[in-house]
Amino acid sequence: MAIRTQLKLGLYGAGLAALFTGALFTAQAVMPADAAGDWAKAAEESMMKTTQHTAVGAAPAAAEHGQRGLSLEAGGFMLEEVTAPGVPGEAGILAFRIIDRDGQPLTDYELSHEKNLHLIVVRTDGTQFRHVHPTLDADGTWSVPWEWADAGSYRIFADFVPAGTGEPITLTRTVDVAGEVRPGRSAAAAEAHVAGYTVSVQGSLSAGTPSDLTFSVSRDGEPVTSLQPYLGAYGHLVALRAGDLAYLHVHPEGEPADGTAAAGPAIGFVAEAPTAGAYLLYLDFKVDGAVHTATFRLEASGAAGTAEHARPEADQDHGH
Ligand SMILES: [Cu+2]
Repeated sequence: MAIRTQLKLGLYGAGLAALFTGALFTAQAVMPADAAGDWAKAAEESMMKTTQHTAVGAAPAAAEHGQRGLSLEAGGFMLEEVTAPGVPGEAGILAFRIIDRDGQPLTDYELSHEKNLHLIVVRTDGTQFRHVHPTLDADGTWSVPWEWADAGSYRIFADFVPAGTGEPITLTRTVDVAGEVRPGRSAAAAEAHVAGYTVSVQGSLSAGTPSDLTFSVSRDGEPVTSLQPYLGAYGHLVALRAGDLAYLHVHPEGEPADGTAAAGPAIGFVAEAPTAGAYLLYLDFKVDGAVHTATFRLEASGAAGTAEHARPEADQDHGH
């Protein structure tokens, strides 16, 4: 049995204190390009107010309970309208821009986990998860070939670090795909089956407390010890809070080259759930040149000391 690698990695929890309030444009689904100037002005005014509040000692609201991935604007940047095919089965392009307060497209990014931007797409019921890396044009447009498998309402997450800031930002928008929708509900599951692999997760989530999560990969009952590096690690975990899909993006701290992280079967994370309730976990791992995604649903218990620690629910859906 390989040494269990203990990888310390905080979910980027409450951090990212946006300078101005995150609620500014949450309700606005579509914003014409020529409104960018107004947006910039409003953002500036909002920031001034926030600064004034800060000056008298009050923390900005967004810093108190700010979660990533719930707004189309944060940290001075905004995710513009996303264009994509409107119906399932139609091959096309998914594209968008990130703009700054002046309405100028952001073209300079910092590498984070080997990429300039990570795009996560998931239907609001937690199904249809995809994680891809679009291409950036000279004019600041990100694009990737795209085809929807199913109708429904989707959340788009753009996860990136603007050059020179070192501050990860996650912006989100909703995209609707026409057609008959049959919402799924991912079953509570601490074990997933994908492409012949079985992946189980040990550990429990507890609100407000860092929790160890260890994923173990096996095939035909044998531990898999040939995991390949993917995005600079042996596993890539995306965690979303069920209900609002607040975005918690995590990676192991250990790297394949650091001499301590083993190539399986265990992949460790430390995760901190902001609240009690259900979380959707998506673990990307790479074996034999192919990336697979294992999906889990775990319950986080309430604040430490007030409730028993949640365990993964016992009933499992082996059918997905
Ligand atoms: Cu990525």
